[in-house]
Order: sequence, then C-alpha cells, then structure tokens
Amino acid sequence: MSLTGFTRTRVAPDHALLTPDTFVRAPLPGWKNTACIVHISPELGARFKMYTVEMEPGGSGEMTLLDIQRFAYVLEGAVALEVGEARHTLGAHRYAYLPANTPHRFEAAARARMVVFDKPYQALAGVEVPSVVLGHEPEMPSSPLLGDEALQVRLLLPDNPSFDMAVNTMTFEPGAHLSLVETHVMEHGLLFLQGGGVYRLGDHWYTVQAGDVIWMASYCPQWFGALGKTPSKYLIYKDVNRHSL
Ligand code: UGY
Ligand code: MN
Repeated sequence: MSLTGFTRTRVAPDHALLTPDTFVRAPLPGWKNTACIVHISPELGARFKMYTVEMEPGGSGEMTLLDIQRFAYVLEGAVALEVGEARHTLGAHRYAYLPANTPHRFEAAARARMVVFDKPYQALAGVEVPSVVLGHEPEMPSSPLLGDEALQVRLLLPDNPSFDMAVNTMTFEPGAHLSLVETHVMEHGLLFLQGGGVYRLGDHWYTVQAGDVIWMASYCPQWFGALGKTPSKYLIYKDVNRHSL
C-alpha cells in the first residue's frame, strides 16, 4: 500500500518541485475536450505559464490571449497543428513555436499529451519578431555543456535576439552533473523526461525522476547530479535576450 498523506511535492518562495501524484486537472480557456494541469504560473511567482494538456480524441487548443507566444512539445500521441494555410502533424518529441498573435489550432484525433509554455512576448526595438518554428528534438544538433561530453544540450529554438525564451533538452550520462551551483537571473520551468537523480534547489536537495516538474525562480541556486544506470534527460525553459529594466 502506498503511503497516503505523503508527497515529494514542495513549494517554496524561490522554487517548486511538483510530482505527478499531486497534479490536478482543470479546463483552460482555448482548450476543448482537454484536461489541463497548470504546473507553473504567475500565481506561483513565475513570469510564464507551463502546463500539460491531456487531449481526448477530438480535443483541440487555440490561443485566446493577445501578445502571448507559445511553445508546445508532444510527449505522447500525435497532434495536428493548423497555422495559416499550413497543416502539420506533430508526433512524439516534435514541437512547435507559435509567435504572439499567430492564430493556430491544435487537434488530436486520438489521445495525446503535450507540455506547453505560454509567455508574454517582449519586442525589442530594431529586432524582427520571430517566425513559426517546427522541430523534432532527436534531430537537433547536440553539444557538450562547458566541454563535458557526458552532459549534452540541444537548443530547440534559434539562438538569436528575436527570441526572448529558450527551450532546451539536457541529457546526463549516469553520474554526470552540472559543474557549478548555477545562480542566475533567468528563471526555469523543467520537465523530467527520463531517468532521475538529485536536484539541489536553494538549500534543499530533492530526489527527482521522470514526470516531475520543477520551477526555479530567478537567482535560485541550482545543481543536478544524475543517478541510475541509464541517461537522465530534461526539457528546460528559460527567459533570454532581454533586459528586465
Ligand atoms: O541553461 C541553464 O541555465 C541550465 N544549465 N540550468 C539547469 O540545468 N538548471
Ligand atoms: Mn540554469
């Protein structure tokens, strides 16, 4: 029997660990026939929203807000995306970036799951706004973090000033770890895709595994060490390329 009244979930002023046993589903405007689990939002202190959508057959999703850009990553199943005249099919590990004020519609013929990041877009004088981006995570180039071959990073969005957000995957061989306790102005939303290990957040150390979500506020000291016999991998959002003044 599992122990009731116990959870690894913990919410602190500068970070949160959110584990699947505590996820609560609710409808969200724009998403039909779809259960939404809001993981991270301004209510927590974040400057973006990260949520999982569980689409039923016939489920759909549209943008109902102005000036909000969206990044959606398919975790399971397949989702059709209509944007402008184009129609795409996104299978697992395919993703789409929709610039702010770009009408679009996601549709699922069978059950599908995506993780979605919505964020207000901050335009920059003299810099072009981004275009739609479609991609497939396993096909993106991978490079070692700070020369460590055991820790590979894939940038899923173009690395240029048009974008005020980045979404990357980080893959750690067993025993690989961040080389420093990163403490930085950018905030993060993270979804563990596989494996697990120990995450340091502020002065707390947490055991973490696939399915867990983490919010790290700006300046939250952070470190991860991978455990187990297979690689550990997470999807991580951060805000980039803008002054906060
Ligand atoms: O990009 C990052 O800041 C990343 N290395 N942070 C993290 O993994 N917690
Ligand atoms: Mn970081």
